[in-house]
Amino acid sequence: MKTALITGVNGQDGSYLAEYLLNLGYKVHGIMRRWSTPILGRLSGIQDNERFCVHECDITDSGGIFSIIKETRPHEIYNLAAQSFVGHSFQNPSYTSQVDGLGVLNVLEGIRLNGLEQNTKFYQASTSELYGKVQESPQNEETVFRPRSPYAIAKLYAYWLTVNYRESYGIHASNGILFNHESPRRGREFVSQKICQGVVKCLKNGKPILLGNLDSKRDWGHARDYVEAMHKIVQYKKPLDLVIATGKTYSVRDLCILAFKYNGIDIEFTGKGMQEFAIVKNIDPFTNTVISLGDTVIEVSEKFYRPADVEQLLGDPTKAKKILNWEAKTSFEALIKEMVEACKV
Ligand code: NAP
Ligand code: G4F
Repeated sequence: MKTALITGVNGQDGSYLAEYLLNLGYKVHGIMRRWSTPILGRLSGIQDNERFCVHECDITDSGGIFSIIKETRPHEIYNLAAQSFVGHSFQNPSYTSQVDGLGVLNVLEGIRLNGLEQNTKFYQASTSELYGKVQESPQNEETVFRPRSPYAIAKLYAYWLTVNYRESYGIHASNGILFNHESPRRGREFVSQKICQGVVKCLKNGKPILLGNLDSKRDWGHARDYVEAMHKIVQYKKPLDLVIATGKTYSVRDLCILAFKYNGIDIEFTGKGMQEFAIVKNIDPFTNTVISLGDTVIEVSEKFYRPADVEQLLGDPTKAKKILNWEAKTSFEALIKEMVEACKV
């Protein structure tokens, strides 16, 4: 039986990956940091599975990480733990650097110091945020990195650390350069979930959703598809750094229009910059809502702008298709529909 260790197992990706590996017959060890109250939310479907085991440890605790790797001797480690919210990294840059940068070092050192260089394959959750102020479009494995947040800079350190441990110690250590991926399990502060949950609330209370940069464009996929890519990367005959994306890009504005549409409301944007807003143009007669035609349902607020933003991301998944036969299965429309439906429950 293959054994996998997942850091950040209770996160969006960690929970999907744990389910995926359990279905493949793996024994799965997951690392979570301690909470004062038990919160297994995203893991509720697998918490009683006898092949699933949770270990409590913070990724910044090198001794704790070393001991868990020693005890579990996993065939594969998926390092997904991170302070993953870019906006928060501007307010807590030092903390973000510790977790997203040095945390990765702890895991790689845990493999090396336990003498598992030839036994344990390593996956690092790298990110399209590395491209930041993009130098070309679409972005592929050769595109130059130009990070634009403390989060992305910590992830840049982690990216090169992964390459370095591969080159220095012969570890099968790979970077998945994953573009944005969402799901009903997405954290509520990320823009996709904020909009999907915000629309449902707005229909009930009539209050507009406050957002930041509506022009921002992302290559949005579904987390369920992307954890399959993580597994394929680790199974590949040699370690590598690979872009995982859909190859399509949409703006935050596009996302708003779709999320309202799947709730039976057509909206229209008007105005520019901080004065831009969206009003209701049409309401499906079967929609249960307090809002009326002409109501304002989206406003722009400075509070949600970042000191520096990544304006547009568009990934080129050609290599992933060619060497792993991986491609995104879920369209942007299907993703937002699924998220909207989950918010209605
Ligand atoms: P997520 O939902 O925020 O999950 C992050 C996980 O890391 C959570 O389980 C979190 O636990 C854990 N964590 C945070 N700080 C920790 C610490 N100090 N010690 C131990 N665990 C800690 O993020 P995600 O969307 O699943 O993303 C997974 C990984 O992929 C992250 O590394 C992220 O940066 C990266 N990534 C994500 C995307 C994307 O679009 N989703 C794209 C590219 C790369 P708590 O619940 O205790 O906070
Ligand atoms: O949903 P977001 O917060 O995701 P962001 O910054 O792209 O980061 C996510 O994807 C990365 C991969 O590229 C991951 F590495 C990272 O861990 C995370 O999962 O914001 C998307 C865009 C940004 O440009 C932001 O400025 O939406 C813009 N935006 C506009 N209004 C907003 C808002 N973002 C948030 N969170 N909240 C708003 O009100």
